[in-house]
Amino acid sequence: MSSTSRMSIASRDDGGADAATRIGVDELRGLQLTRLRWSLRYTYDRVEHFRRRCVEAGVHPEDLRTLEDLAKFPLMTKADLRDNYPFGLLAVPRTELQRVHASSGTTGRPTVVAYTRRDLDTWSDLVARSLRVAGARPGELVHVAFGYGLFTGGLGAHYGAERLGCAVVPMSGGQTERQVQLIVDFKPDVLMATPSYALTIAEEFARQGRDARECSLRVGCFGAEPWTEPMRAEIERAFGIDAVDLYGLSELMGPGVACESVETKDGPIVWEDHFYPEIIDPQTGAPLPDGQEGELVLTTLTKEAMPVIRYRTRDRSRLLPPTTGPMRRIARIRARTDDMMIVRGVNVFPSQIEELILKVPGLAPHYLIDLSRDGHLDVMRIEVEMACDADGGDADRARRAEELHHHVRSFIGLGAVIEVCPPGTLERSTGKARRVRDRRQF
Ligand code: DLL
Repeated sequence: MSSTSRMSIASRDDGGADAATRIGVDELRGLQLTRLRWSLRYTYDRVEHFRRRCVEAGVHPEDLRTLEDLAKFPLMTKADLRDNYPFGLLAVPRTELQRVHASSGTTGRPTVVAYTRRDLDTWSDLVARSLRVAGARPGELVHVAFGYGLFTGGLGAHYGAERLGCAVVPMSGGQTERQVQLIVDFKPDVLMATPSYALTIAEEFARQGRDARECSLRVGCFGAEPWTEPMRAEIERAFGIDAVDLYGLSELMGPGVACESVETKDGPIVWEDHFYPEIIDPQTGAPLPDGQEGELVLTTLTKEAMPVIRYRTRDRSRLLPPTTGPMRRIARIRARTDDMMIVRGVNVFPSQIEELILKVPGLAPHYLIDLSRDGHLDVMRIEVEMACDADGGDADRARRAEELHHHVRSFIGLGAVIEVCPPGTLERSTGKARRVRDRRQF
């Protein structure tokens, strides 16, 4: 892209995106209602699965008269995405797609997300808006240490930063020594990473005998995994920066669904002109009033390729009143309502690990996933039993551990410590099996 066209996109965003965050609450509700009607009608007409679910529930897009009427429509989960893998929920022909990303599903099938040209444009605008409220400015240099590839973090951050009019260092995750070198040499203003990786980078500064507080960074935009106020304080102290919380999920778009303002640091602002938020009781599915904790449910208002209506994020949060502009905030996400773990920024389900264990002959589906921290980095250790009838010699156990390690690395993208134990050694549960021991301190 030429520098002139980048300039023109940046200046368009300066007007457009920020103007949306300055409208009044009534105007916002009106816009949401118009867009919600469009999104329901559009999805109903184009996605057979949604139409069928509406018919089963006895609702029709015409039934939406107020925003509250959305609660009549069926909820959607990751299972709907899995059952329609890979492209069953597309609302446009494949030829209109411009990009496909994927994240972990609950089983071997990944969750697929697709974008049209306009979806990518909206995504860039919203990440640009997020960076702006986080304190970044056009002309600055943004070091992106989110992973590039199928994960939405790297490319989502990348195009958003460019859209704001920034230059990007597309470093991706890993190679921590090199991260430090490039931060020292290139002098970026903004760092985008998972919070745990930001702390690992800070540790690497110290290991090299450098003071991270003396580096050029001014602002950090962190997300993709849960983190806490003490962690924010630690990152801010380590780098001498402002650290803000960036939220998002692939099923909706990727990073940039919500982002905290550097002025207030009081929870990510949901970009409500593109995503309609609700909180439900995770047990009953009933909508809960603002302020009450439950499960965050999101509906896309403008997405073309794969609109999602009432998507259960499984993230526990509360809707908080706006503090800057008309849009509501979500409380920091600390927990989920399902068993998904986030390990080094990668989503992992116990069911995925179980599937991989069963791929290795001689291993039994008796296992425990132990999560701990080495410094600031997550460590995943899988203890798994040999099957009763398998040869239990040392060499044999080592071979099976190696095989499972290989599967976990290639299917999930993580290194894990594997311990293969003799049959009957792991604790048996009398009720629901306990598959995960999480010893990380959040
Ligand atoms: O993690 C998208 C993203 C990339 C967000 C970079 C922010 C920055 P997924 O891999 O689909 O997408 O994982 C989504 O990660 O449902 C939450 O459970 C968790 N998560 C994301 N952001 C935050 C955050 C990306 N700021 C899942 N705080 C979500 C806590 C977060 N959890």
